[in-house]
Amino acid sequence: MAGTSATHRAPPDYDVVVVGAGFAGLYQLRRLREEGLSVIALEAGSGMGGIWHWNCYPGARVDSHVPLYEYSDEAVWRDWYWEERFPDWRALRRYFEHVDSRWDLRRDIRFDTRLCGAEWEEAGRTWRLTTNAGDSLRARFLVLCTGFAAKAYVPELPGLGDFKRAWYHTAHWPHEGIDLTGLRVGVIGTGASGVQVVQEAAKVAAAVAVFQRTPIMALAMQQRALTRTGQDAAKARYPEIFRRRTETNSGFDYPGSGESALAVSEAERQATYERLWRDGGFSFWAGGYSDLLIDEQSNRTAYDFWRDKVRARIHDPVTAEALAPMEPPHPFGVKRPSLEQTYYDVFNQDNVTLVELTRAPLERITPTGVRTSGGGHHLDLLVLATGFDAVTGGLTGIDIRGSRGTSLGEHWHRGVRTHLGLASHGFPNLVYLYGPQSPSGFCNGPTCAEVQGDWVVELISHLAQRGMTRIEATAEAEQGWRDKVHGIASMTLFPRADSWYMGANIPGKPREMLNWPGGLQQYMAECRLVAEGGYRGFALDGKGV
Ligand code: N01
Repeated sequence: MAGTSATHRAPPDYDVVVVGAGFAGLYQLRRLREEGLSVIALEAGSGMGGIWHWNCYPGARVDSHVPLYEYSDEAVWRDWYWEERFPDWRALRRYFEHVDSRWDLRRDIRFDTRLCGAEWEEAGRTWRLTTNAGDSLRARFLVLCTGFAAKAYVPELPGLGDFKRAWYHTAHWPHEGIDLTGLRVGVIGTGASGVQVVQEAAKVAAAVAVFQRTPIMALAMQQRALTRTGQDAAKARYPEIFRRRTETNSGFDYPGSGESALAVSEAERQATYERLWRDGGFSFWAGGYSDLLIDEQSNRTAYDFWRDKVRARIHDPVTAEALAPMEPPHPFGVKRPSLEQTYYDVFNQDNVTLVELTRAPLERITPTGVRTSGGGHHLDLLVLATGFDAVTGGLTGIDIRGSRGTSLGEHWHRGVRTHLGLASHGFPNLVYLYGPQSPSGFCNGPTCAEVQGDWVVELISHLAQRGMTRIEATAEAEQGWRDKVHGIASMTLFPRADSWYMGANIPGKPREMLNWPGGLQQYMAECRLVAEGGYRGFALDGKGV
């Protein structure tokens, strides 16, 4: 077996280095420490919270409701109270401070420290890690918890470098904030981030130009204020709520009807859709008929309901057609819907303009604004809500060199290869959470951080207890998992849209399903089978590689 720098045999500095201090990373740090392992976490940001540390653009708030969007540990939830069902980034940052006060995490986190390189040393069976802070450390195991949205995507927009006013990608928003009052704001991109910025800017900006390529199918958030008394009353049910979220397909609490949308009468279907709509959040997407994402006809009934709800709120018929076309641009829900509060209403305001880039393509960013084939838009601030090199970008952005000297980016050059969405052949003692071919994009974050996280903790403890120092996914297991992911995806409607789920939002990226599309239940069953079979598909202690 070829190691790259195979000479270092000294004991590692740490049993485990965790990268990232968001939901997944903090959970790993706490649990692995409890197992008696020496652990440190590296975090590129100056604070905890992962995506909620970086995402502080105007209006940023989570699309998953509480208490499902939090840890299940009673020591954390017992005396924690939210003010809203869908908290904003400030509340989420406070929540992570609270988590720290209960789990005492900070002492083992190096902030402002980005992992730049990782090289496998075969002789010592360790990873040698280098950071932007100039650290060099060695670890037995490397656990990457960089999240699915760690690498912002800034498209090549002609003239962007000449723009004389301020521009920001939503994920790199200045932490001191920007007062949008009286500004002429342009927003490129209408995904979840764009929707939230537009809603907020429309309240105070002099003018908001929304540059839309594909209309988003945004759902009613149905935000609600939460009281302390109400939460105290609900806390008796929290253990049950947290248990049940691990028994659903998406890590939420949507039971799902288990039947086809086509198996019921029109009246019954409409009543169901109305109920899901009133529930708000992702109910309409994840809590409805079982064939929504696999049967085109069934899917169309949901699209038509959504379309009519939205169009009823927009006064101008041309704008209504642009935002919610009579014919769907792609099936409903195969691109991630976002949640909105006033998004469709703001287009009735005089200060908000929709620019359809499919009709008037963007020609150039000029020093003072954006020029499309339909004319110019003078701007004081340009917001790029253009998304992420999602799922893989955060991992391939690190120069990780495995046992054959190749990088993870090279290994995935022609498509992602993983075993269980957790590990790759040629990269021993390395696991990634919330990563490609795992439930990630289809699962509530904290649920995934805990259930997938527990499996990883058990794996590392299993090896440590037996004095085993090496584990590596086999090439056969990778191929098997890849076939499974793609096989399931091909039975769904997901390949029908150019989404980040399919890697199709980034020019040149292989177009393939990047998330496990078989549901959390099936995923955990697969993981259990592997563990019960003595970690099938993994070579332990160098045997069988
Ligand atoms: O990014 P996106 P996002 N010219 O990729 C457009 C999570 N999240 O940051 O659809 C013009 O969804 C692109 O157009 P098109 C959540 O999981 C969660 O909004 O490709 N437009 C699209 O409209 C979410 O799904 C929360 O045609 C260009 C937009 O930019 C994920 O992060 C909040 C373009 C990108 O949308 C990503 O969401 C925020 C170009 N060259 C994010 N390139 C909450 O929980 C791209 N676009 C609330």
